[in-house]
Amino acid sequence: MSDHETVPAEVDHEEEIPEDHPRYQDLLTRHRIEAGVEKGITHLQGMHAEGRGSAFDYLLGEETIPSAAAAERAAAARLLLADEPVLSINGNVAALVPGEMVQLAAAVDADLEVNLFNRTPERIDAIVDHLAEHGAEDVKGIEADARIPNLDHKRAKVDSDGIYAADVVVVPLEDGDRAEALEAMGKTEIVIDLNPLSRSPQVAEIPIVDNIIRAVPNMTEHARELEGETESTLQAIVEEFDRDEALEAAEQRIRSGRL
Ligand code: PTJ
Repeated sequence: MSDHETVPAEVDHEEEIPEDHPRYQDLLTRHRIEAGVEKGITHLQGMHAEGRGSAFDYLLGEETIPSAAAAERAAAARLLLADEPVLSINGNVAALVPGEMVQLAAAVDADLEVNLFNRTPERIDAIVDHLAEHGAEDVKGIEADARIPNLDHKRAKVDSDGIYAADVVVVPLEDGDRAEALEAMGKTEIVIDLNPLSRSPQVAEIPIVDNIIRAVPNMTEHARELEGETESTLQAIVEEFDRDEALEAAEQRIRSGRL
């Protein structure tokens, strides 16, 4: 038996997870979600969401499939073209990729907004503090002085100069109702979700079926590489991307279970 199979059940720091473990990324993700729950950032339901995501990722081969790579490039181009892009942060996103979201926001000149399914002032504050620890200077979502129409009170809360006014919104690991309500407001949505059949990627202009842990750094890399390209080049990259084909490719990959 190799050392890998004896990862301690209780991992206090992610450095304790051996990087050469065949399920390293999954163990890391699990640990970050647990740490997020302990820190008051991630809701307990976030663990269930993580479990679902992990199962899909296993079937995808725990890698960025070609259609997801194309979606990540198109998403970067779309964000660079946007007038007022906003990256939405929930408890899972904050636990999994806090620094990476700050870097993406800087690369595409977007705002970060905390937007929770299970909203409490304590969790909002904990997430804002956590993002600040990872380099965020200004985080929206505290004021919540506007409402997304046709959603129940708590889940509809957004900032009037944030998601409410945004033309392009990145909504990772999003609940389907809210994704539909944002679409009805005319927002261009970029959704990151490992389940291609979920309603959120189904309504997105750019669905990214990939683990957020891989998707966000990939998007940042594309944005840095595409920075300075002309509007027409960026537009062409967005137009070349076929959302239906990408969703179909992800579903096929999951169903074929080619590991
Ligand atoms: O922090 P809150 O209160 O806003 O709550 C956040 C959760 C995620 C708990 C809430 O939005 C929720 O319950 O979401 P769902 O309906 O479980 O949907 C989450 C989706 O994210 C599912 O389709 C999962 O497959 C997917 N998912 C989970 N982990 C990942 C993921 N997608 C990409 N990367 C992941 N690591």
